[in-house]
Amino acid sequence: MAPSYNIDKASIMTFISLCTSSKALRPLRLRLVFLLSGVLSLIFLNCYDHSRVQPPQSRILLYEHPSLVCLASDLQDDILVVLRTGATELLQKLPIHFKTTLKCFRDYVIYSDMNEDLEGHRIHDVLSGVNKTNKENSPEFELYNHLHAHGRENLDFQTIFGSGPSGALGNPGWKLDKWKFLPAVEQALEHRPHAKWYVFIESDTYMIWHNMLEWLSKFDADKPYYLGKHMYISDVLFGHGGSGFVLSNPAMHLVVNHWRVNREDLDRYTEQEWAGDMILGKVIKDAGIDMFWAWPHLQGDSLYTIDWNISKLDKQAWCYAPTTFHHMSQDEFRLMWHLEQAWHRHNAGKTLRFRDIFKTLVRPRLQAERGEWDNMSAGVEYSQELLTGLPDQGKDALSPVEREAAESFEACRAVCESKPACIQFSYLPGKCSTATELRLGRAADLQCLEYSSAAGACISSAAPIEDRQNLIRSGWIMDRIPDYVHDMDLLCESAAGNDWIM
Ligand SMILES: *[C@@H]1O[C@H](CO)[C@@H](O)[C@H](O)[C@H]1NC(C)=O
Ligand SMILES: *[C@@H]1O[C@H](CO)[C@@H](O)[C@H](O)[C@H]1NC(C)=O
Ligand SMILES: CC(=O)N[C@H]1CO[C@H](CO)[C@@H](O)[C@@H]1O
Repeated sequence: MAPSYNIDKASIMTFISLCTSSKALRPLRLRLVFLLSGVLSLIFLNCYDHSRVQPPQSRILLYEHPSLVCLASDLQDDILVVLRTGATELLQKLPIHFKTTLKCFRDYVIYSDMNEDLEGHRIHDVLSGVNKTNKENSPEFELYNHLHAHGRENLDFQTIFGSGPSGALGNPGWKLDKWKFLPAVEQALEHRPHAKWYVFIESDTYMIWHNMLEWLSKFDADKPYYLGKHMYISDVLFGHGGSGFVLSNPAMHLVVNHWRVNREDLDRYTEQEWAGDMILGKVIKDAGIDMFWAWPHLQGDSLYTIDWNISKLDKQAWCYAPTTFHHMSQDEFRLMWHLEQAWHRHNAGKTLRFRDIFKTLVRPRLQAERGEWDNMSAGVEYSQELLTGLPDQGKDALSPVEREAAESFEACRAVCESKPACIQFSYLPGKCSTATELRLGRAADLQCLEYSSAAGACISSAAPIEDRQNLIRSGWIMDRIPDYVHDMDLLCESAAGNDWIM
């Protein structure tokens, strides 16, 4: 017998108390309307289809609005989400958060380099307490001082993004970002001293709230925890900032104490280093906490760029549930958000795993030919240029399909089809790229300048596209997709493949 909703008085009361304790700044009357329609949708769902709605009993679906589904959990009010951003990027990057994921987070705080309000959300200058000497002497604070004297005025594109393709690394916003990590930990703890968990994300991190709730509920929050996506700079292991990382309350205390005692040394260390997530990781380690290896729950790739057959640390992402994605563009935010909402409407309470995302969101978008699309095929490349450079011997060793691969989109597909492991390809006149990894890729007229969220942005190329024929086209070998999915699913047949890493 499938469990179903019990619309008794108790659960309606729980439901009402969940809604009324919401921190959302909405007029009371509106909230009541949402509340009423929420109760109605619950009753409606309950009466309508028992077999489809099968949440685990501990969960209640929270309908704040008929068009919004947020999954509730015992833990939801014990988490503070800390969103770190910067004044040079937030106008562009924050609004999508307000329209999507932030609607479900119960408590969050936004840290930046300047106090301001945006669309009714308070944004805090997390750097206000930094030592004056550093603010005056460290070159990174030029931007900060400019912002505080003149706001965003007179910051031109060059100032914001730096120049050249690797401009982001020279980006003043990104350089300043390293100073924010330790103060963010201290201020988050002051802001919410008794939260059980503090989840740190960036402006291009997409957090899957219900998966985060489910995952964190598996840990003992009374112990010091630092959950991170592993990364090394020289020999320092740390949790990568853009993938998001999580600290438990005891861990926050240990870090803040360590920071307060060693502040001058740590300021000097921050001056010398360049990555704030690494600086924090070192401090956490020195405070006595080892990082918990949280890949693939914490994810460094985005929806468009992830190789769906990615495995690390002997784990196959496909079988697990993501709690974050990184480098998420606004389009990807929208896609994921709509997927999450639809998923909960139809599979209430069911964990959304990588393979579910692939099947519901990626697979329907794969086509034999997709124009103006770069599928990031980065395997074997065939181009007229390479061919011309080959000695005769090399040319003779190629099959006719290989020799002709760069001549047309169809010839490029043919060479991919001739290799049993090839699953996708992309074509530009004169150049054919093939790949054995399956990626969704992104629209070809997007030009991305990014390294870390605080640095960059994905901007549409400003130049008009004169010749659409010259834009990259992509294709997938459609009749190989079913086998791909089948083989991937086989990997998850062991129980371990469906677990949470804890
Ligand atoms: C600020 O940094 C300077 C140089 O490291 C140090 O001498 C000074 O004591 C610091 N000020 C405070 C308030 O910590
Ligand atoms: C996934 O990758 C592994 C190697 O990393 C490969 O052996 C396997 O065939 C791939 N699976 C699919 C379905 O492509
Ligand atoms: C034909 C072509 O340009 N293919 C591209 C596919 O995507 C990868 C990664 O983005 C590029 O390196 C290839 O050049």
